[in-house]
Amino acid sequence: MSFEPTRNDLFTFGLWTVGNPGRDPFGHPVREAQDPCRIAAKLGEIGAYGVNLHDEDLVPFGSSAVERDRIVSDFKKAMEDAGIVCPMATTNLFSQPIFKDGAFTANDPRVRAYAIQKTMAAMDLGVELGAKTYVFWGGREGTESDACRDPREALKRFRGALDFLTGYCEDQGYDLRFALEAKPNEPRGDIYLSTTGHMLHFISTLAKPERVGVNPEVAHETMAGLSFVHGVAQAMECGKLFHIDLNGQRIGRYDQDLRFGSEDLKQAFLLVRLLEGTAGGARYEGPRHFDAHAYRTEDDEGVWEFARGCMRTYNILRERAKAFDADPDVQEILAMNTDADLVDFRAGYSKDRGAELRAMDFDAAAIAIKGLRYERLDQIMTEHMMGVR
Ligand code: DIG
Ligand code: MN
Ligand code: MN
Repeated sequence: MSFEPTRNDLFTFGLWTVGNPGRDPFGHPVREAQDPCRIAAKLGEIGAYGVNLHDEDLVPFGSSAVERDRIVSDFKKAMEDAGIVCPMATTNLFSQPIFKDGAFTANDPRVRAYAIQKTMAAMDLGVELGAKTYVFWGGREGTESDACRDPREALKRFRGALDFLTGYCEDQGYDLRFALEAKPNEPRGDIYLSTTGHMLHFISTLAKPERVGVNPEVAHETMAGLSFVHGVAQAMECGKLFHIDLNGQRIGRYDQDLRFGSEDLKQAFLLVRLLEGTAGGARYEGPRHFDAHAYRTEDDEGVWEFARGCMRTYNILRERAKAFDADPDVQEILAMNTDADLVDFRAGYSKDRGAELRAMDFDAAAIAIKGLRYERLDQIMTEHMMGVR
């Protein structure tokens, strides 16, 4: 069986991921900066479907309009030659010093206005490149000292920016869906809207919630000590999984953005099982974006080994998940634990259903002694993951 990626796998990488020069808070870059057109060509070579970008990943900050147009024209040709597309774009609202106190939520109204203006221009760029999803990661939207502003005011500012920008997209006729990406901290001491769950509620308070979903990232939910699979499942269940950032992460660490599957392989397996719908649920149909980068130890060849590894691991786990859910022993155990409700609670309360339920007798002790065989189930899953079933 081949695990080689094809365009149909919808694997994407950001310019900032495979283009990461290996800088970290304690060290200088270890790799040369890469030309975006070369990245596009290499991604096409290794079987990726697309390339994502922040505005400044492609068009250096402060470029003139003429330079911007030339860069964009060259990049569009590079994508075309490589046979790849640009499914997602986003704005860098976190690198420039002006955003040191946030962008949309900053206390200085000039900063807030500038951030929205910069995002409008970045949206124009994304649409010109064919993007259909626009990600908002509020890396600087947070605090070190919460004496600086009422968090409720920060939420109002963030909401105002998003509502203004959905209005801009509608006015421009842009076919863009917004995907909000949560992170609990780093680079700020605390970042507002810290998990996907926070984002899902926040979306319900927006003027155009139907245009807005989430972009959960493995590392970010893991940093918060949460189950990434549960967060993604909740987003899928309410139709809000508009994009996803895949990578590897160990709990209790800074945002490592490691190769997909390189740390918690069991959670990676369960995530791929969920996304691919091998257990029978709805499948995620969007891009599989690896928001990750190679170890700082790697040279250029190591970077592309990293990228191949992300895609190959995903494809191997997809085949393992298919085999697991096709395993008769698994199906037998799941079948004994998936009976329908005794009363149709999902139809809501009615006097009849209430009376029906109140008339039931339950032998709690007899029910409690039932063995569920989850040890056997999990062992079988582990053996599928280890490739011995
Ligand atoms: C970090 O996890 C963020 C930024 O890299 C970017 O804004 C977003 C896009 O996936 N992820
Ligand atoms: Mn991250
Ligand atoms: Mn991300």
